[in-house]
Amino acid sequence: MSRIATTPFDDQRPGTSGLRKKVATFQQPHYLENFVQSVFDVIPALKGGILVLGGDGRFYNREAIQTILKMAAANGIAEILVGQHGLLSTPAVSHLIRKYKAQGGIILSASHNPGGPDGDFGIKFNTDNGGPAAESITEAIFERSQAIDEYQLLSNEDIDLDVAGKLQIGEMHVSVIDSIGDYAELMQSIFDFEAIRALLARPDFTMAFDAMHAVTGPYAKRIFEEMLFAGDGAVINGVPLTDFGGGHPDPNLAHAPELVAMTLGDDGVDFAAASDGDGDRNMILGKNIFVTPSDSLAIMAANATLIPDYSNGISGIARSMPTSQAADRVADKLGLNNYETPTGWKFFGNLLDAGKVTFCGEESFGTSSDHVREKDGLWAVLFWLNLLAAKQQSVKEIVEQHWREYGRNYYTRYDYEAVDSAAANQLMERLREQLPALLNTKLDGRLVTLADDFSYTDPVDGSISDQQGVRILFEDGSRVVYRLSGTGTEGATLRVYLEYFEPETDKQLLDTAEVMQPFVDIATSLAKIEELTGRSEPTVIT
Ligand code: G16
Repeated sequence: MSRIATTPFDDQRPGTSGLRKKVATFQQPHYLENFVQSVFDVIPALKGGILVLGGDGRFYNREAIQTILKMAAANGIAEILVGQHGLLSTPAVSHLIRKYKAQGGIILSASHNPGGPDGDFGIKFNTDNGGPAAESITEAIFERSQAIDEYQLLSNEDIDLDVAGKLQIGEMHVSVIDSIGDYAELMQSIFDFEAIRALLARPDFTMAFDAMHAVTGPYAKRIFEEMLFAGDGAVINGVPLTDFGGGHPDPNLAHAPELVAMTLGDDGVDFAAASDGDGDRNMILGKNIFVTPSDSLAIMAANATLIPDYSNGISGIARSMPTSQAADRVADKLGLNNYETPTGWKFFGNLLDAGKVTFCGEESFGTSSDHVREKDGLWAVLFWLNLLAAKQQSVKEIVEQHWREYGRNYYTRYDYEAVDSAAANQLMERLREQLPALLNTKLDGRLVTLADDFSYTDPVDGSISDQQGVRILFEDGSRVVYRLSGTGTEGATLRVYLEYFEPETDKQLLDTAEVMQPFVDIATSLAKIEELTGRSEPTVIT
C-alpha cells in the first residue's frame, strides 16, 4: 500500500448534487484521489464495510473506477460491489446500498451535463440510507479536502470490468455485478407488469423511450423490450456512449427533439419518455402533449392507489420550492402531508426516512418514491405506463381530467447559462434588497402577498438552509422564483421559474408561452436581467 503525498485543491465543495467539474479538472494529478480520500476519511464506517460503485458510462468513468477500487482496497473497505462495464444508474446505486446494507455508494456522473473529453465529469457520495449525502456531510468532505496531505492507494493491475464475477484486490472482495438485475426485480415488485404487458400488446398502442445514449439504455432494453415485450425498437439511443453521441443527455423539450417529434400529429406515439445521463431524471410525453414534471408529480399522487405498491395510499408529498404548487392541491384534497424543500434531492432523505412522505418531485424532471432515496427516471416511466393501463385513458385525457378537477398550474422555466458569476451574484443581491419593499405592492396589477429568500428548517433534524431562492408570490397563487443553479460548471446559471394558476376549465388549454408572457415580463424587468447580465433571451426555455 502506498501513501501518496498531495496538496489541497480549493474548489472541491460539492454543489446541488456532488462535485461536478470539467473532465480536464478531474484529470489533473491527484484531483479525483484527493476528493475520494476525503470521503473515506469522513465516513469511517466504510472501513471494514461495503461500498457500491458505478457510473453513467461517460468519458473518464472507467479510469476513475479503477483508481477508486485501488484506493478503496488501501483504505480497508471490506467489500465493493461494482457495476459490470462500470455502469450503474443513480437509482440502481441507491437500491443496491439499501438492499445489501452497504455503508455507502460512489456514483460517477455529471448527470444531464454533456460528456466527452471536453465535457463534464462528476462524483457523488450516497450514505447508508441510499440517498445523497446531507449538507453536513458534503461540507465535512469539503473541509477535509482543504487539509488533505496524502491519500492511500494499493498498487494493483486494473481489473476487468466487463466480466461479472468475484475477485479480490489485496484484502478487499470485489463483486462485478449485473447492473440491472436487482433494479429490474425492484420495479417488478412495485408495478403491475401483467397490466403493462397487456397495454403494450394492444395493436393501437405505441411507445418510445429515449435513453439518450446514457446509462438507462441497457436497463430500458431489459425492462421494456425483454420483460414487458414493448417490441424491438421501443428503446431509442439505447447504447451508452462516453460522449452520449455528442448530445446533451438532458430529457427536456430542448434536448430531446427527436423524441418530441415522434409524439406529434395523428400518427404520433401514444406514450414517450426519456431519461438523463445517470437515469434519475424523466420526461413524460403523450400524443401531442408534454407533461410538466410538476404536473406529473401531482397526477401520480392523485392516482397513487391505482399502482400495486401504493394501493393502501401514500403518507405525503414533498416538492422542491421552485416546483409548481400543483401537488399541494392534491395533498390538500386528499389530506396528505405536504412539504416544500430547497432544490436538491438530498433534502427529501429525512422526510422519506421518517415516513412523512412517500412521493417526492422536482420541476427539474425528477420524481420518485420511498422505494429508493434518489429520483428515479425509469420508475416514473413505469408509473405512467401502469397508470395508462389502469385507467385505459390516453396521457392527454388523464392530464386534462386532472386540470379540470384540481385547476391547472401553468409553468415555465427560463435558464440563463454561463452568465458572468459576479453579475449573477449582483442580480440576486439586488433582488434580496428589494424584497421588503415589494410586499403588499402591485406588479403589473398583481398584489404581492409574499416576498422572501426561501429558508428551510428540516422538520426531522432541525437543520437550517438559508438563501435557497428568491420567491415572489401573488394573491392569486402565481409565483416568480429566482435562484442560481448549483450544478453548472461554467460561470453561473440563473434560473427563473414562473407559475400561474388557472382554476377555470375553459382557460386551461391555452398556449403556455402566451399565458406566461406577463410573468416573464414582470420577472425580467424586476431583476433587470438584460441590464445586469447582457442577456436579452434565455439559453433554454423548458
Ligand atoms: C440535481 C439535483 C436535483 C436538482 C437539479 C437541478 O439533479 O439532484 O435535486 O433539482 O440538480 O439543480 P440546480 O437547479 O441547482 O442546477 P441531477 O439530475 O443533475 O443530479
